[in-house]
Amino acid sequence: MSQRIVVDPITRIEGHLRVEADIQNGKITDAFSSGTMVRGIEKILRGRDPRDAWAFVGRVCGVCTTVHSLASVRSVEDALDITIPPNAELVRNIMFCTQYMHDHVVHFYHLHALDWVDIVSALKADPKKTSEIAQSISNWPKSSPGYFSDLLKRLGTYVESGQLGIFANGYWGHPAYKLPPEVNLIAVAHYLEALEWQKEIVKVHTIFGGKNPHPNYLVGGMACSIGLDDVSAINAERLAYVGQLLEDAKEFINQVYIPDLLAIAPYYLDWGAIGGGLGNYLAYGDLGTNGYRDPSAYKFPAGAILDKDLSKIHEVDMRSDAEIQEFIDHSWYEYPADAKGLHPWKGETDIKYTGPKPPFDHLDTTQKYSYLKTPRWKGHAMEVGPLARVLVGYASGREDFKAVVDSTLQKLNVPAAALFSTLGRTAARGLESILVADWGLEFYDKLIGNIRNGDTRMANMDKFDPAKWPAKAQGVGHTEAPRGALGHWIVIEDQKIANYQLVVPTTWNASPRDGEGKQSAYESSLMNTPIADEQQPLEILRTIHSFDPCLACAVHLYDEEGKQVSRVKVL
Ligand code: NFE
Ligand code: MG
Repeated sequence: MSQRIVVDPITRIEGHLRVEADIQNGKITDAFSSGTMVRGIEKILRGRDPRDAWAFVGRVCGVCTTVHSLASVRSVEDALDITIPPNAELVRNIMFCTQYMHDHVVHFYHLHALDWVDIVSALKADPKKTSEIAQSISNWPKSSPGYFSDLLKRLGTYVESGQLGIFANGYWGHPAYKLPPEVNLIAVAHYLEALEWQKEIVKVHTIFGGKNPHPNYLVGGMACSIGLDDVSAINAERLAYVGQLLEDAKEFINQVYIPDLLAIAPYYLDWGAIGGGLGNYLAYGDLGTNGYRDPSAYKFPAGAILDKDLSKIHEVDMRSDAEIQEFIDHSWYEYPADAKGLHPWKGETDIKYTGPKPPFDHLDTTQKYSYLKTPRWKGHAMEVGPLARVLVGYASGREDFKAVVDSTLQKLNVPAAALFSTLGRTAARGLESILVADWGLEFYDKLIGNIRNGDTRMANMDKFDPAKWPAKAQGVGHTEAPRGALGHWIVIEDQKIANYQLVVPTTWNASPRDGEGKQSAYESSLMNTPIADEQQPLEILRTIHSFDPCLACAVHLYDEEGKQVSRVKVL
């Protein structure tokens, strides 16, 4: 007989996610993903000035702090046919790269590592042996026996006090933890160092965008003027500081993050065959080297892969209502009576909760069970995110992607098929961080080159005056948010927002099944996963965290009644 377990809330994510899983003979036989919070951002936007939308939508999320503002200004620029100056493209790209490096490192250490790293086991580490391992995998200077023995003392005091604080609910000692104590200790050291580092890299956003999170954007360019000798502008000193921060970030990624990833992975190679899920991948692409409007010169190419077939990349048209649609067969929304799937330009956000009255044990998953809508591309459920991007880059034959992917497969001595997995997803995030660290510096050098050549333009304000706009316009803006393909669709009528829809990466991945019963990425990836202890479903956390969930982004108000019962305690 199968037993249903409920993990709610899933922690170490952004927002509120509930997973229900049926388990039989130690394996997951069915899985359901439910977003239990809802926001009304799309409704808030209606009737507002399109030039202000970026400031509202940025507040969708405090984790992917910039991406919604970016997609928003692009949607307006698309609708009004505004081309922005090269420097604004470069600043947006540098901010994009900064965001990735910050988000991916924080995800790896603070949101995902504890699924693989046993904090309590680290106490048994030998500092000298730890130092030897650390020095064998990286040139990172903080690696002496003394450094690790100090850390061990601090950690010991903490654990002995019995006050584990944020670490209190971990499944420490769970048999699925496989790392030797010394590798656990290295990971703990870098967990703490990454906390320090992450507050540095975001300064790039404060320099170009005035603040972080939620830096300022501008329809038509960026709101940061260049003035090399001007104390109140982006001057020579500020620019040099950005360069230093990007260099430091590259070093942290290459000397800390990646060596740790490669030191941990060999103990978990079985996860190269678990958690693959759909095998369909979607990327809109981004990071134009010839501007956003020329997708052929994107650093992250666009495309779709179906059924793990890397020999064919399918083109994606975000404007076509035959391609991208959102369904609500299992979502707590209402559509007009005759509508099934809606393209985002025609999208509706009318919330109607029909689930059980809390507290309850289980959702009725034969009915509606989530505040996420279900997006589909040509009817297909698609995975988005680092793995999708890396696979699209790899399958497009791009040398930079091939170099990082092939060398990693070789180092870990695993076949390419291992990419389609929980381990593949987690590795892909690291691999694209290597690329992005380089690209950030490339964009930086170009920006400095342009400024040296006398081009300091940062905005095109030709169409800032609404009197110059057509009576009706619609546009789409996209980016590759850290968690995957992100699109904003806007309809402008009489200078105001008539409709606005966001289709967000975590909506693709975490959505409920569609009207045909097809699962989305989270649900599909949990199928057949072995569960050693139903009371401590660490394995569910591993796969779900490998997607880096953000439910704040994925649903568009907290439900005042939506307080859920926690069935399984998780860290
Ligand atoms: Ni709130 Fe987001 C990202 C966006 S999530 S984190 O990355 O867009 O799906
Ligand atoms: Mg939406």
